[in-house]
Amino acid sequence: MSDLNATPLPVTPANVTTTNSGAPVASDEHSQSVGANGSIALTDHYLVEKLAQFNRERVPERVVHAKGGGAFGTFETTHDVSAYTRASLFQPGAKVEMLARFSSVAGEQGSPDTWRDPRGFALKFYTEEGNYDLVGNNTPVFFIRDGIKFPDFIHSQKRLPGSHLRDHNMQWDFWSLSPESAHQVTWLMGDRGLPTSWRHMDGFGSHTYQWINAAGERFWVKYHFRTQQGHETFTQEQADSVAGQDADLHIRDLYEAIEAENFPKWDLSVQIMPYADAATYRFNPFDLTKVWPKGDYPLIPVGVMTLNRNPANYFAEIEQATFAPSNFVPGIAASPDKMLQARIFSYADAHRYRVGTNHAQLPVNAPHAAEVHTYSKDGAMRQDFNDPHVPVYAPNSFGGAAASPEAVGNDRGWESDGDLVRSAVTLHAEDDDFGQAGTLVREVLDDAARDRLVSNIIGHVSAVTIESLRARVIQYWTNVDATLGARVAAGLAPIETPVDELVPAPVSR
Ligand code: HDE
Repeated sequence: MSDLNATPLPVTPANVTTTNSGAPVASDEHSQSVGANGSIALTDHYLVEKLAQFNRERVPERVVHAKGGGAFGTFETTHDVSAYTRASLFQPGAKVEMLARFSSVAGEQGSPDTWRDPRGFALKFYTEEGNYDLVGNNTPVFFIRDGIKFPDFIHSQKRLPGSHLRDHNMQWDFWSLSPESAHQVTWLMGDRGLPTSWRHMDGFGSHTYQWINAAGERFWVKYHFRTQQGHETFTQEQADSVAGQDADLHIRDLYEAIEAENFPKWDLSVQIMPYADAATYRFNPFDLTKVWPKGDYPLIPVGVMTLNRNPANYFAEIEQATFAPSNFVPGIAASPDKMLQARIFSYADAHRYRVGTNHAQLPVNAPHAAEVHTYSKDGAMRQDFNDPHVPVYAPNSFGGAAASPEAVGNDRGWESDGDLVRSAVTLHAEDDDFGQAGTLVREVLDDAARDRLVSNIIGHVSAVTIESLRARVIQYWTNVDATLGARVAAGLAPIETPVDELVPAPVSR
């Protein structure tokens, strides 16, 4: 038995390298070997630990939105929208901690921040009713309106299977065969596809969501985060030049702005549609390729988002951050938007695969202002668990947590009936695939922006080397706007070496 009164054993002095389990190590420079020049010894468990840990430093990158950066901050509700939602974070005067992650879409980790692309605008609000995630983009619409096409869409934007190269034939083949993409592609080919920084771009929830007020009344809502920094965009030439100089321009810009206490801010406003309007509105209000013109449903101010704290560790807090459209809080719910419904499955599934079963227990993903009373248990890397007296099942007779419809509030969703079908969504009076894109070109862009749009399209389509595809692309833009289509056609030089297939000529074996 050791003498409890003996002099306490020496503990490892501060700042001595240890193993992952805290034991001091003898050297960070020399492996243990038989004699100075002999074989290394497997007993050198620290050597083994260092090399094995190194092999496991990466988690799979996000299959889309791989390249990004983010920061923490606050959201403060400065106006009264309690008539539309009971969500605690949107009550007048509420102030919650939040996390934002901005990203590009198609580029892998390490790709330039300044490639032409939509930008992710993912927000996590740590509210007292649980974490609320709003996972949007810097554009109010999207390329498709049914999630079943999403893997195909992304495949067409990424890499050819044989050469592993990105390919404009593939991109334009998909877009021109999916006319619903026209509105988003017009945004993408315009100035908003090349923001100079994440601070100088807007953010959108994009989808239509449902808000429910304390009386259980339901409304449809769209979110608009308008930058207080003003819009700043690159021309294609500027973006091409910067991409070669600094692949991490946007990450650097946000990090340095916050370090300099130049905290970026965004004003949140919402468009509110009365529940009953949806049935007869001139556009299908749940079609993600459409906006609600502000003349129909004006912007209503809600509050201000401020980013004021950089991550202490990028990998732990940004790479492992998991944002999910399924993270709703009382007073906020989904809508008939098929894309939103597909995302409700996909994101949490991606997180379980990419980060792990218990990703929601990591500090960045765990609630910061609400307690967790869940019956989920075990699973790899579980760190948080109930007290032993709490039952592991419900219902139970031993005081375990019980579900509460009242706590969730009105959860009625919306009326829906009919046979199970596979079909396009129903069209409303003014629904078509090119109308809002044409309005964007003719009524929103000024002459200079239109000229840049034409130039960008010509630059991008010039890389299309399939005659029939190029003709289809010109028709695509003519459908958006006849003048635009004519300008694109006139600006395209003949294809030097036309091909008639997607893959380069097969290599002779
Ligand atoms: Fe995503 N999307 N998405 N997306 N998305 C992912 O989730 C998906 C869509 C967006 O910073 C993935 O964690 C499907 C629309 C952002 O961590 C994945 C569909 C919008 C981010 C996924 C869509 C987005 C993602 C990849 C069609 C804007 C980055 C890894 C139904 C409204 C979030 C991951 C972050 C990430 C699925 C379409 C925005 C694969 C199935 C529309 C900002 O789960």
